Amino acid sequence: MNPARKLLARRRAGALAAVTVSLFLAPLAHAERICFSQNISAARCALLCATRLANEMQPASQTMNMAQMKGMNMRMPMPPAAELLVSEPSGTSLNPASAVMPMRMTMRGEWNLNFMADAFVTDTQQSGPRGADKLYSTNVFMGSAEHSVGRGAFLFDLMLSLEPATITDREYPLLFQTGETAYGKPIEDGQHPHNLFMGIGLHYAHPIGKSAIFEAYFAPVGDPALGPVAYPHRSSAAEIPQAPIGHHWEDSTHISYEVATVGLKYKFVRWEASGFHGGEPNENRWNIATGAMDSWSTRLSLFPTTNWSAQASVGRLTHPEALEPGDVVRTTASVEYSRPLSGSDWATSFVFGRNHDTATGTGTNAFLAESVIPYRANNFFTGRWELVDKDDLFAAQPAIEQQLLETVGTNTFRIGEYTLGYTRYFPFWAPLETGIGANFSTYTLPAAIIPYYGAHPFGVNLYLHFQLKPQQ
Ligand SMILES: [Cu+2]
Repeated sequence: MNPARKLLARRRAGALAAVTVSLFLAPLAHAERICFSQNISAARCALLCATRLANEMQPASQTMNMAQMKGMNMRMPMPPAAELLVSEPSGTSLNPASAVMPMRMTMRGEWNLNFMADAFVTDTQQSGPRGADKLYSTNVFMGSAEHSVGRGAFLFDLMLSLEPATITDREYPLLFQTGETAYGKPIEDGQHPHNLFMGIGLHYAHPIGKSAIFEAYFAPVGDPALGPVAYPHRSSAAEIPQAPIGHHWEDSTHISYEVATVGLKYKFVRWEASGFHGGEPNENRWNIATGAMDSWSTRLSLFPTTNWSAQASVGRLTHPEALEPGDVVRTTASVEYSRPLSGSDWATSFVFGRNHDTATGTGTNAFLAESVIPYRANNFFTGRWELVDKDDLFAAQPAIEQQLLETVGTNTFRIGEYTLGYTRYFPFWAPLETGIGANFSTYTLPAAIIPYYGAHPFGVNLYLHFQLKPQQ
């Protein structure tokens, strides 16, 4: 891209990001009757709202004020069906119960309304012949409405992203990242934008006896029961703007079409099964695609304490990549740990993902460990480590791929990724949490592909992070 066009693209992305953030956040910022505390989980926040509603019907002398409520024991039980639904950040996935969801809740009649907004504006510099620079914004805006009916509860969710506009040219530069297409070619060293409609879903949960909850979820666009909590919603990834390079081995199905899931949670064990359309979203990120429910997945999760969660899942994705033949059998396992610290969470995840490609009969693996450590309320240190077998780095350059196959006998290369970062929050505008941060990634790679990447590829990201404050 020539410099003038690049400058224009940067200015356009910057302006779009600013308009986006203001448009979406301003109305939410004025939501009334906030009953959330910043330092408690979504489920407990829902309890506070319910408690507050009940208290409003009590004589004044019995009514607790918010300060008293904040100090009370947050471990009292709440309607289990509602608790489960409001705790799910994407589809039916769950972070550990103690993880903070930065969500704003208001009540309208008997409806619990929840809002969440999260946006990064990032300037990235990626090294070497295959690297590039760009200013872009990743963002997600979520609204949900929960209503209890008897012992059961319904929840509608809508999740939007303006990335189709705030990530120009259909991708942002990210070394060794692959998956999906841009302008009809497989993406190499770049991450695709998420769709305008990241999720539109209806959940229903109902207790069975004392210890079990049944859940059903249907979503024209949603997240089937496959993989860990997807990185845009995962507590441990909250302060890292860029995607993991193992995204398409671990959690890339978080935007799928025609999703239907049933699940049963018994005490600390949950089993789920999903049907969905296996094709990944196409390049038109503004629309809602449709397709046959041709793929399936199943997931077994454990929640042994409020700080821990673990899952193992397997799914068969029918023809996920538009330009590659065959199906993918994906197997994942993950452990998440979250612990309240410095008014936030110390959150850590370990993730394994494996894609078995039915067309070639080969399997490739991805490993990830990542953590965010809060320090004295306003500081967050982050780290991410990955090891991924990349078999599609040269998918858009068949001549190079063929040459590598002939000279080194493979097109699969094991890439190591090491990221360290830091975010500092500062007062900017009352309705928003605003942070400024940076991270640095370095990579290890086989000698055979050093000519294409350089011996020491690296990436630097400088970013602003905006989040809707759970309360003012
Ligand atoms: Cu994604």
